[in-house]
Amino acid sequence: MPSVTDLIERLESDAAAARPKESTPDVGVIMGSDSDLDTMQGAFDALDALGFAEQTDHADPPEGRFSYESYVVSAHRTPDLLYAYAETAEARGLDVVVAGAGGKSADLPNMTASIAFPLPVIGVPVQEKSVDSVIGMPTGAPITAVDAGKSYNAALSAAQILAREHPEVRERLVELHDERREGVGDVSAALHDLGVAGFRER
Ligand code: RP5
Repeated sequence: MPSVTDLIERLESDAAAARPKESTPDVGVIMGSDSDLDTMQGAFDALDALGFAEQTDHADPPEGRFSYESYVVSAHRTPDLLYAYAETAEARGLDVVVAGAGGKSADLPNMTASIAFPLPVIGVPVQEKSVDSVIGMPTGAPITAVDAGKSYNAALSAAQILAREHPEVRERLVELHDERREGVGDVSAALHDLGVAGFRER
């Protein structure tokens, strides 16, 4: 397996390759630990639902125009990897980063936002106790953030940013929104028409 130093070199070399935007990931999803993966799964679910593919090799894009990548980047255990990820993000073709971290000192999202500026970063506090440290940025150093655990919404927000430039992403967002609306109609009618007991048994 590659070492942290190898990963840093990989990021720098991908940035230097200056590949066309169509072949690089559009959304970067990073998290402070693989123990965050279950919470961050919502981001992947949303991106999958929107038709994004996962890109696992920067030099070998998947089918389809839109893709995302994922890495574990620990602000405290690998600050050099954090710096390299954030500093190369724009040159590697990313348009937006979703960054999740837990604990009381959840520094990955806000440090990524500081270093990657002006690239937008959407922070996901992995736990309730992480909220203050994710949203607490000083004036002039912005981050957008969602509520604790709401990684699905973070990915939707990332797609909203992309949708300003890409009508296909906008269209898919509207479709997904409509599907969610119809889902409420389905359960509402089922609850009423089957009754509570019947609804629970269906
Ligand atoms: C944070 O510390 C991570 O984002 C994670 O939520 C938390 C605990 O990490 P592990 O000790 O499980 O690796 O940096």
